[in-house]
Amino acid sequence: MTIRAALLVLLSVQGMLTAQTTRPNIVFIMTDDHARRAVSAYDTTLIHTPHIDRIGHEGIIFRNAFVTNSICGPSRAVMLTGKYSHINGFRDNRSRFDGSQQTFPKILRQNGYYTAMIGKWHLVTEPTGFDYWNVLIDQGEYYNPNMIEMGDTSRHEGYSTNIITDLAIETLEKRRPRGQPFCIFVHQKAPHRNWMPDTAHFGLFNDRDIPMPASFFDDYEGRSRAAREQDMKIEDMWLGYDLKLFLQNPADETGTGGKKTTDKPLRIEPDLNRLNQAQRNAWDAYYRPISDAFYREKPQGTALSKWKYQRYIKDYLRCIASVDDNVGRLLTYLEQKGLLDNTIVVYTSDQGFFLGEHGWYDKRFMYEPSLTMPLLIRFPPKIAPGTESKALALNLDFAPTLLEVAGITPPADMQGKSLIPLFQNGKTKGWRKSMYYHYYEYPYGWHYVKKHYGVRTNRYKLIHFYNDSDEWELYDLKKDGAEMHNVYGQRKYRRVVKKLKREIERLQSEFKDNSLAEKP
Ligand code: SGN
Ligand code: CA
Repeated sequence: MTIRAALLVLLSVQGMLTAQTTRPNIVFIMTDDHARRAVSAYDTTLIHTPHIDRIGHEGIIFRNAFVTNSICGPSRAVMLTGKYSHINGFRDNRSRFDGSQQTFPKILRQNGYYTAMIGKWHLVTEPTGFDYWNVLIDQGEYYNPNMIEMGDTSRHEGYSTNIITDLAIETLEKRRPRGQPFCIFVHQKAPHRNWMPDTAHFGLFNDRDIPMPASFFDDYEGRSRAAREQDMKIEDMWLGYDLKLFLQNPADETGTGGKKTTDKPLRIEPDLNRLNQAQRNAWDAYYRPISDAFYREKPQGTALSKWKYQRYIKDYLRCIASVDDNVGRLLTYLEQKGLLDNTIVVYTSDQGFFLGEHGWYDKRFMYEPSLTMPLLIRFPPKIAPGTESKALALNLDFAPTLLEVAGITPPADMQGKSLIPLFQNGKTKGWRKSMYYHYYEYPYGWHYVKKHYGVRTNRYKLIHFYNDSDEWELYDLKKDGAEMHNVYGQRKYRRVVKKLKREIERLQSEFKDNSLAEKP
């Protein structure tokens, strides 16, 4: 080899190495059940979340981000594979994830990324495709959680949201090999039921009442049996487990807790046995007086419903306050290490959540509060501060987007689309004009929400509840954003319905959803 040829080889190797080290990093923060309304970048009524907002304000805020099947395990499986539930096999929380299938962290890893998964996993089988993983068991615990680190279980003293963030920072600081781009999943348990806040946040919102949604006392008139027969009313929450009363007698538990199909309440009180003495003292000092006042005053009727809503929403928001603090901690760490600007930071939730709309908590329904999720992305190389998008974005899109960010062409069998074309000004020609949804967990599991599928466009939403019912709902979101008026069957919407039914068929065939033809 001539000296010139040798030099050229050397230069090209060096070039490859530089390209290697400057490939962007990925920090994917996902919370559990974080409703869009509880992020102040979307709505300032409930809570101020400056750190989560920062990601969107210095990047892009997606105003129409949707989940394709609004429940935890399924949403996570879609996110990892870029494929709908009927393709990736994880349809409801009874499923087991087939970890041998293609996922985007696996592809990143094969292409030289260091991959790590910290926090809530909830896919039953062990994580695959990660250099390092340390995950909560099943739903995980808020206090002093047990976590499985690459097969070994240990208890971590402290509050889960802090611990998961500590472990993420520790992984970036100590475990990650330098000179290799990384992709880290930071998956919080919070703000999942049963909303046990950190002792540090008990004081929040004590001085004010949180506004109740206008639809709280909904009577479901004109809606399907599915809307009327669900078991997810705040009014039916467990007094002990959910609302933190110290029950004087287990028989005082009157709530169904989302399990009306079983005759006994399953959970009587929050898991206080895990708390250490200091945590327990703080817990009792905060919740005892609330409990005592309740038994003294014995609110009834509307006053009782309002009391339950305040108890629920305040604990829920306190869990988010802790998430927001910890997002701030993570951003500060990245900033201090000079990593922030070559890292794509994503903030999202595994689905939305009802915060009293229609009187409900939980998710599952294709209605807006559970269909939508917060989605904020910061990535200075490609996104200018203050960008917004109203395009229909899906959790199905995460896998192809993050592969493309890493310079990898997404495999053709992924069903989502890369969001990158939207990064510039929130719009791009030829973007999807409708999205397809399919929910399966019924009648087993929790909350009794009937199986359904449907389509949402910018303006309309058509839903079909099937299995042990056969009912349709149509919402004109431009006139009825709160989805109180089912206009299915009204003459003037006949053509809209016809078009949307054809669109459902088109989407079912495009995404190969043959599950409706299966025997029950
Ligand atoms: C738990 C909750 C349910 C919730 C499911 C699924 N009950 O079982 O209210 O719908 O999780 O949530 S609890 O008493 O155990 O808190 S998901 O986000 O994991 O899909
Ligand atoms: Ca969830």
